[in-house]
Amino acid sequence: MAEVMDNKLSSVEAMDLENKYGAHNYHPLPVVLDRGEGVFVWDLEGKKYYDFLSAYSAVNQGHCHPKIVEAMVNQARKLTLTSRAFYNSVLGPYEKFVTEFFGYDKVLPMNTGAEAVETALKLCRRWAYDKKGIPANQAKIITCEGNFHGRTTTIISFSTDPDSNSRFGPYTPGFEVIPYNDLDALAKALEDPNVAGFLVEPIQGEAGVNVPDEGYLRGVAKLCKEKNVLFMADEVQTGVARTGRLVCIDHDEVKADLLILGKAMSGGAYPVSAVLTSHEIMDVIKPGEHGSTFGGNPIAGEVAIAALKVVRDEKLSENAERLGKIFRAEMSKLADECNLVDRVRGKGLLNAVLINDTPESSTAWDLCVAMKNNGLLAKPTHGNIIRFAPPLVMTEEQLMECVAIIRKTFLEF
Ligand code: IF1
Repeated sequence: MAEVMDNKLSSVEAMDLENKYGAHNYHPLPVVLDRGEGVFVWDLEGKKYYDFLSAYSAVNQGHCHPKIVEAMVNQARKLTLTSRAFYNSVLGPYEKFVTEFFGYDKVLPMNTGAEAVETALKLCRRWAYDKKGIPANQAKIITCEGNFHGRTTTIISFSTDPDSNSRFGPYTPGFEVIPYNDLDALAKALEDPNVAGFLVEPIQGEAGVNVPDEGYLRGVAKLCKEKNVLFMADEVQTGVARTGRLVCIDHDEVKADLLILGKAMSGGAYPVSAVLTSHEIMDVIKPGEHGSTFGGNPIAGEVAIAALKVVRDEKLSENAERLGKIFRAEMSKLADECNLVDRVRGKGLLNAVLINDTPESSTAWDLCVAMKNNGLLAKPTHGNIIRFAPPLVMTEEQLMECVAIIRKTFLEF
């Protein structure tokens, strides 16, 4: 049994411990991360890597950003958790900061992305009964094929991915799935007077960075407004500067009725999520009707303020927009030289390369292992698609070094 206490673990020992004592609910790339700083992570043997996953877009501000860590440590030494049974000295200032930062009236603070999505679903249903006048228990919420919104039993009830929802029934009723990026399908679905809301990712992350047509989200906002249906944008993965705008729907210059945020709200330092909306919609929840032990805790507030200030002060949206264009241009060049690469798609620094092989093949995985050996960490999503999403603090020089690693790996493969 490896000495877990004092001396350093080896990567093999660490992997063995996870396999022996932990649920096998993931299939991680065979690398054991021990330290992170900015765009870099190191394994237990001290090997350095570029991180091109950013913890699924939670570490947009770079690993262990000093300003975020300092905010967390300072607050942790002072007051970590009060519950909402009492006020605390951080929550009000945080709520003011975050509502003004994103341009909404009110915020309901939660912890994980799934909790924020669940909160939005409850707000939407409650609004349907109390404001829209939909008959009790008849509220319907429209979602899209290929969606990923989290892992709770209600959320997987409307997943179209068998890995996410098979053999977890019975499922929560009241959801209808339509094709993504299809305004005619949405218009048809909205003919039902009992529709309360439409939940959509501005870019479908897990589905393989599925970017909808230009103007799709403008069409969504228009249809929802016409039919008095709540437009709920899940920006847990696409939000906080990842796609080259503060939130991805900014590309279409629309506002959502409910904006759902998580992940990089904290820069990956702490679980922080939220739902932002209007006075009218948020007022449907009265005291004691929704909550969370850790939701709105003082550490979360200070961490999120620091993390969002980094996004603003270090101009991460602009950097993501600029470097994303360079990355996609370089990957398109690679597609011309290398038949392994079908094409690249994405916005800002949320990109994916489609590999010229079947989803069942191990090619994407094998390429990721080869890139790992060459010092760059990325992971396939859905078989033959490799997601490339580095921290948004990356410099152009670092990006070009990563492009060289990717090219070298693909051309040698
Ligand atoms: C896993 C990927 C998956 C999300 C969107 C809500 C949530 C997520 C758009 C829930 C979470 C994570 C979950 C993690 C892997 C990753 C992911 F798309 F980012 F790659 F799974 F699809 N909305 N996405 O992307 O947020 O409760 O996790 O904080 O579950 O394997 P959470």
